[in-house]
Amino acid sequence: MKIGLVGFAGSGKTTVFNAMTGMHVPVGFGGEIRLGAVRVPDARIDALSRIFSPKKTIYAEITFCDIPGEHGAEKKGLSRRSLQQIRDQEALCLVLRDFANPALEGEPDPLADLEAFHAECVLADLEIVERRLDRGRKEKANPLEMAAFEMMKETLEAEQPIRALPQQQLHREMLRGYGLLTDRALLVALNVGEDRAGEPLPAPLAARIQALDAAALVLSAGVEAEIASLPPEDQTAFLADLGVAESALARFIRAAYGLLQLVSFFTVGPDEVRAWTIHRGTAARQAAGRIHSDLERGFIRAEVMPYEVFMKYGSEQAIRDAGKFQVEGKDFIVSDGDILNIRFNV
Ligand SMILES: Nc1nc2c(ncn2[C@@H]2O[C@H](COP(=O)(O)OP(=O)(O)O)[C@@H](O)[C@H]2O)c(=O)[nH]1
Ligand SMILES: [Mg+2]
Repeated sequence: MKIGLVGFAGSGKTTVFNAMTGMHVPVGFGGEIRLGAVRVPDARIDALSRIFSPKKTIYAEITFCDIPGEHGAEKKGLSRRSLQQIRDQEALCLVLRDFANPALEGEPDPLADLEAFHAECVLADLEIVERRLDRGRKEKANPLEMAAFEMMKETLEAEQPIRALPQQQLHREMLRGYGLLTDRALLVALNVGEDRAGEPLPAPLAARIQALDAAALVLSAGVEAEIASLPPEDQTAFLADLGVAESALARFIRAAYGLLQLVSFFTVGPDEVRAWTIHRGTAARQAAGRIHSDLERGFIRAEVMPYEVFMKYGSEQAIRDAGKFQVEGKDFIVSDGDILNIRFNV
């Protein structure tokens, strides 16, 4: 999964990026676009790995991309290059500044920044949509595609994000490659000062984020950066002192999974215990295709052991003996935590 960190200069993107990835990119304005991969911690994989002692244990991964904002003529805003980067991401995390930054004038105003970011994305999308409609009229383009673009135009003119539109009306396959911004899943991270790390999201901001069809979380990048530098055994106590139940990385990953409607399934064995990420509602045959295209093509059946069942009985044999072993066909919907073994023939 690729998540782009976006937001205005000085909002704390690079600090968040460092805290999440454990990297040490210099903070301050501007900078280069950076990528960092983070493994998705999963206690179930830890447990399965202890049981199977495999040669390799592979966790799911999230790639964070730190996308610097503009810091030129305009005080706020996203450069063309940043916009281009954003188009590559599956989800965007908008970092909003809610701490006093001595390098910036004025009090933080996260709600205003959210509106400014949203307005900028709406304008950028509107430009693309209108250009496509103009060209489409001249070329007599596919009417279904034109209808989808008309609908998007109306949505954007009403200052609504495209992601708020019902998926089935959009014909998403046709929209790929246009690089629209407001159709991307959006997670808003309110970056607060250290003294407010345990506070909930202010109600007006929460309401606005909900209206924009986005998800949200509160974090203090400063706190997270400090946590990342502590030995693991001290981290929990440090967080508890600040009234924070769980590190932002864990909350972030959960929020991103929820937002993108992602779930994990597992494969196990002496060679490898591994987590795979799929969209909720994926059928067994497509899930098999995540592992290898041969498994999708030659799919025969899926042997399924939900994680909880496996842990209760302790082994595949015990599950078989108890008559709980599941054998499923290609249309079986894979659930979070299913351990799969794909039978196939190519
Ligand atoms: N006090 C405080 N300062 C922060 C926090 N997050 C970022 N900063 C500071 O704000 C400045 C800008 O942060 P940076 O991560 O470079 O912002 P970017 O421009 O969005 O990448 C740096 O001096 C950071 O140390 C925070 O949570 N608390
Ligand atoms: Mg930066």
